[in-house]
Order: sequence, then C-alpha cells, then structure tokens
Amino acid sequence: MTERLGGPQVGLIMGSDSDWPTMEAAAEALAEFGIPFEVGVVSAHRTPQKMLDYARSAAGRGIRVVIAGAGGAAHLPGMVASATPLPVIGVPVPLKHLDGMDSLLSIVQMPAGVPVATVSIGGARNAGLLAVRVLAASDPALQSRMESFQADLEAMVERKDTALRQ
Ligand code: RP5
Repeated sequence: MTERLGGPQVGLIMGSDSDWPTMEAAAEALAEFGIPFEVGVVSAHRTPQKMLDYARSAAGRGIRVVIAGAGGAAHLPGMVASATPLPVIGVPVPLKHLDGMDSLLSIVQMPAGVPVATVSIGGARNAGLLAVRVLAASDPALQSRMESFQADLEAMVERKDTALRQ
C-alpha cells in the first residue's frame, strides 16, 4: 500500500447525499483529530461500477479505513468490504420508515469472511472515532490524543456528577 503524504487516510462514503446530515458527525470527529479524509456519494445500487472502482482502488490510493453509511436496503458497506482489504465501518442511516432497523440489519449481518464493523443506528460520530482508533493503533502520537480525549470525556462526566450532587 502506498501512503501518500498528506493525502486522505479515511474514505467517508455514503449511498446518497440525503445521508449527509447523519454522516456529517463522522466528518466532524475526523476533523477534531486532524485526520485527512475524503467524502463522496457512492451508491451500491445506483452506481455499482463506481462502488467497485472505489473499493478496489481505495487501498492503493492511501486510504486506510473506509466509513460507509447507507439507509434502507443498505448494501454499500458490505459490498465495499467485499472488494477491499481495508477495514470498513458501517453506519446504518435511519430513514423515515422502520426507524433504521432495516439499515442496521442490512449492514450488521455479514457472512463470515467479510467483516463490517457496524456502529449504532445513526452512530456516525462513533464511526469517526473508531476510524481514529484504528489509525492510532500504529501512530503513538494519535493514540496519546485519543487518551486525552477519553480523559476529557471522563472529566466531563465527573463535572456533571458534581453539579447534580450540589
Ligand atoms: C440508500 O438509499 C441511501 O444510502 C439513502 O439512505 C437511501 C435513500 O436515498 P435517496 O433516495 O434519498 O437518494 O441507498
């Protein structure tokens, strides 16, 4: 794999631009940690060739983690995982019908051999944070920043606990 200096390390894709209001939280999490990422619409059903081209070329372009969000018959994360060796994080996007259960079940129940790390329905922020953790496993400086982030979370909860008790 060729890692291009300064190029995107995370590919953040979604089945439709209508998924962006949900997926934006992943972009925000990546930006908080200064992770270079690319964003795009890639549809498993409407642009199948583009999806395959994207999945097959991602590692060679220096992408190290793919975050894929889709709603309804949400086949994008699984199909991308089938055509790339990269870790794929799936985000079930909730649509107006079925409360996102259709999206969740479409993404989470993958056949053995083709893993997708599925976050909660609408859980794009955690998808971004999980991508940061994957990258941090081979980047001590990034791992330190993740530890600081976790310490901040803990301190925030403690402040709220103290405020409630007063
Ligand atoms: C899915 O179909 C997309 O991921 C989106 O969640 C859903 C609806 O897409 P639009 O009709 O809003 O473009 O493939």
